[in-house]
Amino acid sequence: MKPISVVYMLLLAVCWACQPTSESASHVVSASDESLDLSRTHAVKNTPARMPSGHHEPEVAATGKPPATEDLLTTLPEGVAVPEGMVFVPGGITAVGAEDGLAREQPVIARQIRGFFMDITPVTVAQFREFVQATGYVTQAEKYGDAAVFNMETGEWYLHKGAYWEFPRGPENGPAPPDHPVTQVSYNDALAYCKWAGKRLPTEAEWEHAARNGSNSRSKYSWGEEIFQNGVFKANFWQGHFPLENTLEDGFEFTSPVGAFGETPLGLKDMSGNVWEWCSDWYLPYGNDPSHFIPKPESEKVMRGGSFMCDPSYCWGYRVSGRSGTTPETGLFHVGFRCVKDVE
Ligand SMILES: [Ca+2]
Repeated sequence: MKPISVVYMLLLAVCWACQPTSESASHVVSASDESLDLSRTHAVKNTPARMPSGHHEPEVAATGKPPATEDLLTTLPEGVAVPEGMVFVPGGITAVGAEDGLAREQPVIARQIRGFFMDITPVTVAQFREFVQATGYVTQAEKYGDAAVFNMETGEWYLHKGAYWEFPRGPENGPAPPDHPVTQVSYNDALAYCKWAGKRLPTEAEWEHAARNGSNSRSKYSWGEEIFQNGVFKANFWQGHFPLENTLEDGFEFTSPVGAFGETPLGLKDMSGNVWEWCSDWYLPYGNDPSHFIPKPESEKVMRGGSFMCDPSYCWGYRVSGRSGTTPETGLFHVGFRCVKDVE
């Protein structure tokens, strides 16, 4: 394969995280299937284990009887404290997806979600450093020796040698600020962090339920319909035309300090933009029963929330229903995570 073809295929593979919303979207999505032989999993010996795809919220049939609300923890039980840095997301029934959204956000299916705690912001570089120093953990990007970075000048993805969580765009571009979301962490790295912290990654339905304020709010964003309100940007995203023009009106070309944008009614921040966030589910079309899904090496994990790379003409991932996916060993410079915790 010619070098230019390799670059193009890699672009298609990892740019799934910023798919266009135009007619060309379906072309890009289907073309990305051809690029799966570039997936990281083909470079490692241990393919994903054949295991069930984990916890899933039950669907709520349209004609079914809703569950008893006390089972869903619609309020925080008396005497239970909210862990530091987290908020309580009340349980309830949320219609996941959007009737007017992209094909991958449909069909809309109601799910019942038990109340849980969620980190207010994505995990920061400083927090991840604490984990690494305590455990000696080595991320997958460090083991590979490179990680995916987007070249803003050429509009292409490439594997940047030496890029990892401390230097998301490589050592020559300086360290990641401690109060920014940690990036270049794979799904597996994120999982390891959450486990160390006594937490877990959110399911996709939990993430959307939280973004819909635990109340099935149907607005485009957690706070309403507009991302620019009263002269203020509510998220760190891409202004201009992706990928070659970024007017930086929100003040940030790459990541921004966590919590700087978009506080939601529940008190969560950065639920739109800044970095995509890993969820625990495999990235599957809605409407399929995931309980029997057997992951393949090219199977992807869900990411939510959009990033500083998204603009409305090409990617609208920072809407509450926006979703994307990447293989679980992949590190990207616009992907991070936050953890959740069960109410015991
Ligand atoms: Ca920005």
